[in-house]
Amino acid sequence: MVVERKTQKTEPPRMYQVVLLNDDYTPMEFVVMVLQEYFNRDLETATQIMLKIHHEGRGVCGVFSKDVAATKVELVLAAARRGGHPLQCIMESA
Ligand code: TYC
Repeated sequence: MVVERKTQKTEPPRMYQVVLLNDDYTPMEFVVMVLQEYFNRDLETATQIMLKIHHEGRGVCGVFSKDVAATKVELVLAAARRGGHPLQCIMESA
């Protein structure tokens, strides 16, 4: 009997980018705080990302596995709601 052995291929996990969207009402300081608090950015990098979103409409905060990205989105939206800000945060396949 011939036993065929298939090579087991483990695909790398699909990654998701968490994206913040611009709006006219969320304070710049709040967005910078979100980037520092939930995406571990230093003040300078957080400010650069915030300004990019402000000027271009959207910006990538980080790239994560599916579960981590979904959790980050929930945490950011909860913080925005608590602060009374309309900030929107989404995840998309990277
Ligand atoms: N456009 C906002 C303002 O002028 C600042 C802002 C930046 C809001 C990034 C959301 O994801 C955002 N206050």
